[in-house]
Amino acid sequence: ADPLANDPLANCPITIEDDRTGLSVETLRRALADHLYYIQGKLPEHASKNDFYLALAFVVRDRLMPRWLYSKKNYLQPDTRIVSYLSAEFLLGPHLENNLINLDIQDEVRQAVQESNLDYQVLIDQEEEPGLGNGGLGRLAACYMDSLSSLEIPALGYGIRYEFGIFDQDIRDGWQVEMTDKWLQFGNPWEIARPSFAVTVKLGGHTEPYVDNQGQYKVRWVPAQIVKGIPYDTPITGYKVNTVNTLRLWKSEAPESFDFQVFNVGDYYGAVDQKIVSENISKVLYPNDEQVQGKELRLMQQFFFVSCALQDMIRIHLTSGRRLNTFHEKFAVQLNDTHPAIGVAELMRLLIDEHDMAWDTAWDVTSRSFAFTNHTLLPEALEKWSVDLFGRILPRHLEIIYEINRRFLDQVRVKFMGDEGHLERLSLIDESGHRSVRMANLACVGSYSINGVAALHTELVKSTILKDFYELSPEKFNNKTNGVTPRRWMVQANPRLTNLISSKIGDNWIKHLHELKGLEQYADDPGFRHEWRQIKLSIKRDLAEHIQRRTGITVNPESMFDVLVKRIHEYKRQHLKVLHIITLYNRIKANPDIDLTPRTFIFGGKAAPGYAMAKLMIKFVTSVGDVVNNDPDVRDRLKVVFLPDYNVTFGQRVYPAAELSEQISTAGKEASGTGNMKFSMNGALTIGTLDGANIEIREEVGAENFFLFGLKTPEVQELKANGYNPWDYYDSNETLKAVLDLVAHGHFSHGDPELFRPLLDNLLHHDPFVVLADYQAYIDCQDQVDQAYRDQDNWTRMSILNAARTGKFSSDRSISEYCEDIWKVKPLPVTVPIYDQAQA
Ligand code: T68
Repeated sequence: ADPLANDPLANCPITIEDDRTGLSVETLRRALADHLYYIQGKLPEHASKNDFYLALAFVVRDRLMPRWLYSKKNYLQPDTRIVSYLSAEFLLGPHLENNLINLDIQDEVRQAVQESNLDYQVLIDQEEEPGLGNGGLGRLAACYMDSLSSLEIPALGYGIRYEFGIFDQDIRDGWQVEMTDKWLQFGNPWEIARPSFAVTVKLGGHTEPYVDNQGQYKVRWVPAQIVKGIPYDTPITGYKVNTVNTLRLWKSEAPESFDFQVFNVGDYYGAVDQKIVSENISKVLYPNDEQVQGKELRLMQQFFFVSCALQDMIRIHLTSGRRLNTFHEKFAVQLNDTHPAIGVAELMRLLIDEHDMAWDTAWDVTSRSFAFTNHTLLPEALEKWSVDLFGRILPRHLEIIYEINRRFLDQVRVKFMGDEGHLERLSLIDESGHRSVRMANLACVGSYSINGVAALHTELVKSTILKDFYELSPEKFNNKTNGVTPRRWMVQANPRLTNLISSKIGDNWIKHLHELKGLEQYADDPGFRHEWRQIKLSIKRDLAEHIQRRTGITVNPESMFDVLVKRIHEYKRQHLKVLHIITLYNRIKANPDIDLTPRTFIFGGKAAPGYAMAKLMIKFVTSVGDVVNNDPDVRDRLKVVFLPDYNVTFGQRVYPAAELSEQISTAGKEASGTGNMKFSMNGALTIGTLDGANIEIREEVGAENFFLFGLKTPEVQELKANGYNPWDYYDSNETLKAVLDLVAHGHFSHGDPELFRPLLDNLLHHDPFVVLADYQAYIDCQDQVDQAYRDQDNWTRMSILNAARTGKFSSDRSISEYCEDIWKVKPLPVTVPIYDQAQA
């Protein structure tokens, strides 16, 4: 029985002025001391910064606990519909300050900390961020969890509790060096293990038919191995509401009784090997974005967390007193890309093999439960598993997938009579060459909704990678343009701008971002512009100081802060930005007295450890930086900074300080982008291509407040179809030629012509992302940016208008659309008895 079925607080009332819930400064101060003493077991004079941080985190956790418990209780009400967000990644970022903001206790806590003679910022900075994601996809999941709670939607996030998240990046001699992310080493106060809800997950082995005691023909999966999944819960607070949803992350362990006693009698070392395999499943996040490796352990990870999640949902459903044939009424299960797509086959298996449901009923339930979000158009990111490997790990699922496919293709045959091409492309099995399972096809067949993440992206999904599915079931397809949470990306990251905005239009905008529109009326107000500019400058000064500390590079806070932060990838074209920098450098060398707008170029981002070209692109940035930053002719008018270890925490520093946001991907390649939204909200102007959500940002902020350049998607397609030859651009453009020749001659590599040869060869002979074709347009557009920056008054005006018009890009808007169009779920406010009594 679930203990939450009974009111845990019924017979032990907690009062507001209790040490665990009270909010007076005095109570908070006492609670901090109490936690340090009794939980950390430290006297103040022996406590480390981390001890104080942990004590404070527990003080805050106590204060969200009643809301969390009653939110959980809500899940179990028979008619509560729950959003279940399945994602291999949740890139949360630090919790402490976010929770202070959401609980609206920042001022009280700040004061209590001060009165305890501690430094608030030092404690906040102590938190090690949980980097359980690669980039946009993982961060989107985190923003969506925030909005689900803030909108009071009952929701569960399910994922993996990686022991090591995305690697820490160091830069040595200009190259990326990866280090293990030991985020758990000093303890994680935000998680609670729930071993009583552990589940078991099977792997490997074979299947066999049998007849059950009702005389039914069934299939039994005899696994080679069993692992245990232990859930760890993290509270996800909503902004100024009682809802605190749960992020449930699974850790894999060896079930000792199984390995040691039943299967491996006498084989002690064999059993230890199995234990290691089991524990390895949740050991480390795969650091590849937009690229698949096809590793066995990755498939195990995907299956592991999805199986744990579905078993957990089934338990919740049955506990809430309902039958399994209504599972789809209880849960709306969102697949965050294809990483959890195995869930379609696993839910079928659980219903049929373990809960005796008939195939047709099980398929009806399954295909009404799942909805699928696609995040990429890059062919190398489409997940496929060789049938051999798949069958070795998941023999029963392979059979189920074959059967889903057989029935599906029968329907396809009726629709596209005699058209073998359609059948081949729609099949869940790729039969060309080495046979493989296509996870996107499985996700499409098993889902009632398929969405892209920006308007252009959804159109391209329909017309390219999922074209056949679109023709088959157009009604399943819809767009949900991404969004980001204004709580973290404005209130938390940019308190100064937040206060200025709220002083003019009140603070409703934090929940209703469209209300930022109210700022438009101040865009021409000289006083307001002045304040706006002063805030930007003060934030730039702070960042300059940070840059100095981290890299030793001195930058001028009065120069334009031109920022490119995101994962390093050829399609994102960080090298195009470097070509611009070298172009400016050449202008200075040709004419040292040239009048040019001083700029600080700030780069940040991690490269996948196995992606040699991306790593070389980092070296390219740092090497060009070394030369430009130290050339006396430059006279500090240009500075190039690569900030190591770009992560959520650093993002919170850099977005507010940016003046120019670089969104320069090849048109048609960036599904949406979300950094672009964070910049714009914080008043940066964008220079960008017509790609992903840039298009929608430009529509919202106005073409006159956006620097557009470059080929459009159909132009890129056409160029490539007609045999793109990058060499022609090199040959016919003197400036471009000078830039590339300088690199080729080793000017940025101490005379070594070999260092950047792979990069140059690629650009000159292949250039898959049409860098050279967009070069001149980019340079011309940057020259316009330079001119615009000289008119600070007008620049500030454009900056204000950008922020004022980004209402659409709140993740609250995205999540409301998911709720309405896909999940069919409504807010369910949470009542917390002790707070209600207090209000009464
Ligand atoms: C990103 N995708 C898109 N993938 O690139 C970006 N991939 O345009 C979009 O805004 C964002 O998703 C949110 O929709 C990713 O971040 C990955 O990180 C990834 C990770 C593993 C495997 C494949």
